[in-house]
Amino acid sequence: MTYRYITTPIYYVNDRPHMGHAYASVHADIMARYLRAAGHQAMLLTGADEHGEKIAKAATQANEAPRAFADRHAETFKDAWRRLSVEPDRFVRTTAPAHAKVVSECLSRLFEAGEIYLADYEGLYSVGQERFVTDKELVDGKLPEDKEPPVLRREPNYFFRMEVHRAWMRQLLLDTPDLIQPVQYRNEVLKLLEEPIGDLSISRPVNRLEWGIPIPWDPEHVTYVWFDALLSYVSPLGYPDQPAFSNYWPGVRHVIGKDILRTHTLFWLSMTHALGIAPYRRLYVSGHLLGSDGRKMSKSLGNGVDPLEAADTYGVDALRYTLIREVSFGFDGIVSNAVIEQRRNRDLADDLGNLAARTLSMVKRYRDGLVPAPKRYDTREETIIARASELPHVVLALVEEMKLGRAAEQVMDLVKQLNGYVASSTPWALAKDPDASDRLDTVLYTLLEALYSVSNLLHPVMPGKMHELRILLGGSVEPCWDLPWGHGVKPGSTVKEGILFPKRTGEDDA
Ligand code: ME8
Repeated sequence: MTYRYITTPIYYVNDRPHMGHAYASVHADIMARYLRAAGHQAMLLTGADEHGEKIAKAATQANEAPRAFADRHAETFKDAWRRLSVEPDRFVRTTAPAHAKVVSECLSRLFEAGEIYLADYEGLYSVGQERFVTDKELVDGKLPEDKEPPVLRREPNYFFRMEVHRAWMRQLLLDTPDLIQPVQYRNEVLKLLEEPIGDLSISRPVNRLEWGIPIPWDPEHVTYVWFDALLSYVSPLGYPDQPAFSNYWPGVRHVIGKDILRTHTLFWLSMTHALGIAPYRRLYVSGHLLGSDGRKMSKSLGNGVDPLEAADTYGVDALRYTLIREVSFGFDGIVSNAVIEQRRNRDLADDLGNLAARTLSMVKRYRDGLVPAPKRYDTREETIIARASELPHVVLALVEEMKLGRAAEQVMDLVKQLNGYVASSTPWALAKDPDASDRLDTVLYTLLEALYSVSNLLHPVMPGKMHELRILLGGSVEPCWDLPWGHGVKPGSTVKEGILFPKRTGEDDA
C-alpha cells in the first residue's frame, strides 16, 4: 500500500467559493478518488485560511467579530464542497488551536536557529490595499485601484532568511524536472531563482493587525498570513511527530492556481528546507478560469460564476466533468453555463447516455431484460475488450500528471467506439434473424460489460451518475478498478431501463 496526500489551496474564507475555487477542489478530489480506486491510501486535504488583513477587513465590513465571520464562512465552504461531491478527509482551519501550536513551534525553532531576525521595513504602503507596494506597480504615483497615493512607512518586522535557500531551491528544481507541473511554471520559477529573492517579512505589528497567530517571543507582532497558511499543509497530519505525518508527507501533491505559484515555491520550499521537512513531491499548477469579461474570475472583480447554481441546473456530475474536460490543466479558459450545457448534451446525453439507454432498451426488448451470456467473440469484440482492459493503466498514467481531461477523453473515445459498434453490428437486424441469436447475445453482452467498465473508469469524475449506471446494469454497485473482462455484469441478472442525462436546453428555464 502506498500513501498519497493531495491538498487543495487553503481558501480565504471572505466570501462564498466561485467556479475558480471549484476548479481546484474538483481536480484534487478527482485525483484523490482515482488514486483511492487504484489501491493507494489517499488523503485529501482542504481548508480555510482565516487570519490576516483580508479577513479582518471583510469581518469589519460585515460588522462581525473575525472569529464569528470566519466560522460562518468556513461552514459555507464545507457545505459547497459537499454539494459538489468534493469529499475531503481533513478540513483544516488556520484558527484551530492545534494548527496555531504548530505555527508557534516552527517560529520558535527557526528563531532559535537564527533563521528569523528583526529589522525595520521601509517602503511605500498602500492604505487602500493594506500592503507594501513596489515602484513598478504604480501608475502616475499610485496603484490603479487606489484613490490615494501610497505613503512612506517604516515599521519593525520579523524576517525569515529566505535568500540563503535560493541556491538549494534552484538545484532542487534542476534535479527534479517533474517537481512543478506543467513545465512552463517550473521554468517561470527557475527564472525567478536566477536573481536574488531577498528575505521574507513574516510578521505584522499588532497595533496594525491583531487577527493572527502571535509571534511567540514578542507579543507586539502577529504572524504573516502566508507563513501561517502554508504550515496548514503539515499541521493536520500531526507534524512533527505523528505517524500520519511520516506516512503521508512523502507522497504529498499540492494543487494550486498560478496566482499562488511564488508563495508555493519561494516561500514554502525555503520554509520546509529551513525546518528540515522534505520538499513536496509535486506541485500541480492550474491556469485561471476567466469571467465572461475575459478577466480572471475573482471575488473582488465580482465576475464569479456560482458553481452551486450550475450544479443545481446541470447536475453536479456534468459540472465536474465539464471542469476537467473544458479547460486543460495549466491553461486559462472559460467555463460558462453555455459550455456546461453543451458538454452535458453532447458528451453525456448524446454519447454516453444514449449508448446506455439504447443498450438497456435492446436488452429489455430482445432478452426480457436479462443479461445474455456471450458466445463467440470476433475481432470487433476483441478490439473493444483490449481497449477496455488497457484503459485503467492509460487513465492512471494521465491522472498522475493531472491530465484529468485527457483521461476522461480516453474513456469517452471508448464510448464513441461503442456507439460505432452498435451501428455496425445492427442488433435490431440480428433480432429478426433466428440464426443470429448467439451473435446478438455476444453483441449485447459486450455492450453491457463495456458500459460497466466505463462506469468504473469515470466513477471518480461522476460518482453519482456512474453509481446510477451500475444500478441500471445490474452488476455490483460498488465500483471496482481494473476488473478483468467478464467480471462486471452477470449473465442471467436483470437490467433496468433509465435515462442518465435527460437532455437540457436553455428553454427549460423559461
Ligand atoms: O490564495 N481560476 O486563497 P484564495 C482558477 N489562502 N482557479 C482559481 C481562480 C480562477 N479564476 N480564482 C481562485 C489563497 N482560484 C490562499 C491560499 S494555500 C496555503 C493559501 C483557485 O481563496 C486557485 O487554485 O484566494 C487559487 O490558487 C486559489 O483558488 C486561491 O484561493
